[in-house]
This record gives sequence, C-alpha cells and structure tokens, in this order.
Amino acid sequence: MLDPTLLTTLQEAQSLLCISHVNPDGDAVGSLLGMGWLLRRLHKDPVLALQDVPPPEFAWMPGMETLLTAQSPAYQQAVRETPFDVVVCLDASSQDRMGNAYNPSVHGSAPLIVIDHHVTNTYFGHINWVDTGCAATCQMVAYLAQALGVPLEGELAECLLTGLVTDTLCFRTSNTDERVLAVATQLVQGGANLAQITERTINRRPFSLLRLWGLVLPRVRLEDRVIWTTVSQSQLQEAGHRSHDTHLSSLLITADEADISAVFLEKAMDDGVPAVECSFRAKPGFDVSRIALQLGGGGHPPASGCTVSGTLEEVAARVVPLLQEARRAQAIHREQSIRDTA
Ligand SMILES: [Mn+2]
Repeated sequence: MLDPTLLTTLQEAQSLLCISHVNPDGDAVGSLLGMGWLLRRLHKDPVLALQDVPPPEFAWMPGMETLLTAQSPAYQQAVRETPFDVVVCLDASSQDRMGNAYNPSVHGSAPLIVIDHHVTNTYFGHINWVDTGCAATCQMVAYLAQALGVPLEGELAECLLTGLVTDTLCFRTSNTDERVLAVATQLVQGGANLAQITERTINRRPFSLLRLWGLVLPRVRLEDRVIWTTVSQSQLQEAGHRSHDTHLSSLLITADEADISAVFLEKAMDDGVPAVECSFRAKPGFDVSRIALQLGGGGHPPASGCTVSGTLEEVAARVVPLLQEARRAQAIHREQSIRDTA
C-alpha cells in the first residue's frame, strides 16, 4: 500500500521540481524522466533537474530534451521564477546526492518527497518512501503510476524499463525477483522494447572504455578474495575516456576467486584537495554497503560506493584492508548460518 499522503501531495501539487542523483545512471535518468511522463499524464508540468549531464548511452531516451542541468540558464530561470510547492527526489540515498540541483536555502521550504530503494537511505525528506525490496527506483515509479491510475505505456514504460534493465544488469542481479519480472512484463506489454533497451545500454560501451580497461587491467590485484585496481586521471586521459563510469568493479567481481571488488578512481582536483571515488561490488551473500556507508557513501549490499579524500595510493592502502576484514567476518558469519540451518 502506498502512503496516501504521498499520493495526495503529488496530486495537489501545482508546480513540481524532480531531481535525481549526481553522476546519473540508467535508474536515475529513467526514474526522473519516467516521473516527468507520469506527472504530465496528471496534467502537470514538472521541472526535471540533474547536477550532471547523463552518459551518452541514455541520449535516446524519450524526454531527454526536457532534462535541465543545474548549471543551465533554463534551470536557473525556472528556480528564480517558480516557487515550487513540492520537490521529488528520485534514486538518491541522501540529500547531498542531489548535488547542486538541490539548494536547501531555495527549495527547503517546499515538502521534499524521497522515492528510493537504497538500503543506506537516510530518510532526509518530509515524506520518505524507501522500498529496499525494489530492484530499481523505476520499479517504484511503476507502482506509483498504477496507484495514480496512469497506464504503464509509451514513453513512461520505455523510461522505466531502462532503469530496471540497467540496475539489474538485465535481470541478472540477486534482487531480480518475480515482482521485478512482473513489472518488466507490464512495461513490455505497454510497448517498451526490451531488446532495444538492452542493446543500447548493457550491450554497448565506448571504445575509450575498452582502451581504459586495457590500461588498468594489467595492474589488477587479488588478495584475500578481494580484487581491486586503481584508475588515475592520466589513464583516463590516455584512454580518452571522459566519463567516470568505468564498469570496472562489475567486471572485476566476475573473477571466481573474489568475493568483493573495488575500483579506486582518482578525482579531477578542482579545489586542490586529492580525493578518490571508490566503487565496490560483492558476490551474493556479501555486503559492501556497510563499508561504503561507514566511509560516507552508500548503496546496496552487492553494489555501493563512496568518495574518500587522499591520493589513490593512500585511499587504496586504507580501504582494501577494511574490505578484506569485512569479507573475512562476513564469510565466517555466512558459514555459521549455513551450519545452523543445516
Ligand atoms: Mn537505483
């Protein structure tokens, strides 16, 4: 059952601002654009905003031209001219994940609705709908559409299926249950093209990414069933890869000999302070979300991340032992619970 306050707040809102997270992925873009299509069906004209431009593999998504980046004059103007009466935050586990698209001193007076599926969500909204049983925020937006009587068809279905496909790596993650497949079936019935979405998102990657993998993979390390590597700014430049999306942690976790993978990516230093983006993956039965949360980030048990200050070498030297220790503790706990149930 969906919170009736959430439904009436959305129904009664006159002007809405919808925001998703920094470095947007398919679920961020899909849920944001999907929310746009859903609200338009309710005769509303929401402003859709993001801090960062979505990666090129999502450029084809319907409604992309309606997305505004926080820096754009159109967004600045919308914020100046429109007193938003509701802000909806999608797929973000904490307020800072909205980046500069959300300004508490400007938007703080409007009720903030949080719609998210991350286990590390901090419940930072006035209305918080957090369902960690959902594999994607797009799945939640599909339930929202149904609760509001909006059919899952056309552009809405296309956007929501994109988030489901990307967050489940095309229905391969351990949280892909029958509810996920049931929603996906409805979206396909509504006209979303599963094969085309998969082809455009999962089955393709820029050549620059393959070049980056070529530069980075020779230095992969595996110790105590934790596999990791580092990515420097000079490697990104040499490969000509502009995005911070390297898909390397998902690649590394496929190693049979690893339970946890980590990728440490050197951030561009705009303020003179070195910092590293950490991306973690875990095999089923292991949990990297707690370490990410402990380090100021968040995510899901099998996939999470954080940003840690320090150089690449410093951060890797600090974080890898934490992962190894957590992995050992989780493996012991796992063996005990297997023994207890045997
Ligand atoms: Mn998501």
